[in-house]
Amino acid sequence: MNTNYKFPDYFQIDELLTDEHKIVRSAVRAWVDKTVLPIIDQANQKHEFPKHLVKEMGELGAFGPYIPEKYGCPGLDQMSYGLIMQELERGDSAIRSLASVQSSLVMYPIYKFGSEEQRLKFLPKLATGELIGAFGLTEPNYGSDPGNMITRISDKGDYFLLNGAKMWITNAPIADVCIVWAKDDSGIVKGIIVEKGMEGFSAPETLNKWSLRASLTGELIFDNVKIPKENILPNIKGLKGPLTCLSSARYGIAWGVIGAAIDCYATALQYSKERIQFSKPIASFQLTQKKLAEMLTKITNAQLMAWRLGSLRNEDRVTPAQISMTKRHNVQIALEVARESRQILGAMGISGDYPIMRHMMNLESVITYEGTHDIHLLITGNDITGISAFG
Ligand code: TGC
Ligand code: FAD
Repeated sequence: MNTNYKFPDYFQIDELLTDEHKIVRSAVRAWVDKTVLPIIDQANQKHEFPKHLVKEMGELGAFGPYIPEKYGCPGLDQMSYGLIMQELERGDSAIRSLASVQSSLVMYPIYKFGSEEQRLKFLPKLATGELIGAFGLTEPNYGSDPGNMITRISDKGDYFLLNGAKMWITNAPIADVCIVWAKDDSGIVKGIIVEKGMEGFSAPETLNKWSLRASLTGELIFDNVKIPKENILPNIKGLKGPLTCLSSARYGIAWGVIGAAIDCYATALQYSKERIQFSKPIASFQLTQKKLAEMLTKITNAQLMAWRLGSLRNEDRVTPAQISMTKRHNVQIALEVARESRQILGAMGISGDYPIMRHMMNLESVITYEGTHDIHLLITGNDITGISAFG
């Protein structure tokens, strides 16, 4: 299957990309067309994670794309990372989620905060997809407010003991390596590498989701799990650790959701030119044109914000607040585009024969995870007033 539409680029943002960016984007675009689009509707309908895609994504360079080649990764820049996320989420948010978690929430903390031994042990296998990762921050009673987490790690001399639970964790049921955030005996947040098979560690699946149905979600339960001392990330302490990882993942989402929005908009544009009512294509009605024009304006805004964020990130000048603003804006516009596109398709808009309803349902998770819509608004509010409205 090939995507049979022209990708919107109203402000010629392609001219701002390098040849390498376009080559990376084309490769992922072609892979999504060939491998994801033919199976994703059924995976979603059946609530099944398409595990066979993992190794292929490794071969594609979708895991840790910006981590150096020394660790078996592609060593690309941040713009390429963003473009990869955009193309994957055009396929489905679940596929982008898998890559976001693996890259920014598992490989990135090992690369940035880990020892050289930890990097060499885990990064090459995570890059190929031989190992799958998960990131445990959210707890049953602490979602937006992770600073109050109750999961604890206690020093027992030769080892640590980990107790507590994490909830709503992407990839949990199949994860080989989990980056878990817990407080130590002094109440300081530490990052821990928890490995599948450790005694006292279980990861049951969370079922009955109406969103991200092609992604696996689960809990991480720790009942006196013995953690070897070499499994602590040595170079980070405090909430800044998980939040730094979240900045990287939120950046990827800011790009990713543009892919979902493009898929919805382009599908609706094409449909509106073909669907005849009152003896005319519905695209000829002013109300349809208003919807399409507003959708393209929103996508263009999102593209410009993501591109600028990418260049600031490449120069290491981006602020977490800029990322929050872009994640919030771009997810919001993607949801609006999905809802308007669904209307343009009428009854067909709810059919699995088109991707729109699937994207719309997925985006209801994306607007909540990695910081809710309102939390990102308050981060912007804090940044511009200097006054925190949390708590
Ligand atoms: P606060 O006092 O503001 O900050 C604590 C320390 O962290 C620093 N910091 C950041 N550093 C890097 N990047 C960021 N984005 C940062 N935000 C804050 C801050 O400078 C401070 O450093 P230091 O050195 O002074 O200690 O902390 P707070 O407790 O007031 O919390 C603030 C708040 C609400 C913004 C934060 O906790 C938050 O972002 N809450 C939302 C939680 C969240 O996003 N959870 C996501 C869980 S993971 C997930 O959803 C994965 S989905 C995966 C998928 O499938 O794609
Ligand atoms: P709550 O924090 O309880 O918030 C509920 C509502 O209250 C929200 O509207 C929120 O905006 C609002 N609210 C909270 N505090 C304030 C305030 N101070 N002011 C105003 N409004 C406020 N987490 C992980 O750690 N790892 C993962 O891999 C992961 N994957 C996920 C996958 C899926 C499919 C989903 C749905 C979630 C995932 N999460 C993951 C969890 C996600 O990060 C949390 O759901 C999110 O941070 C919000 O937490 P909560 O659901 O507990 O909502």
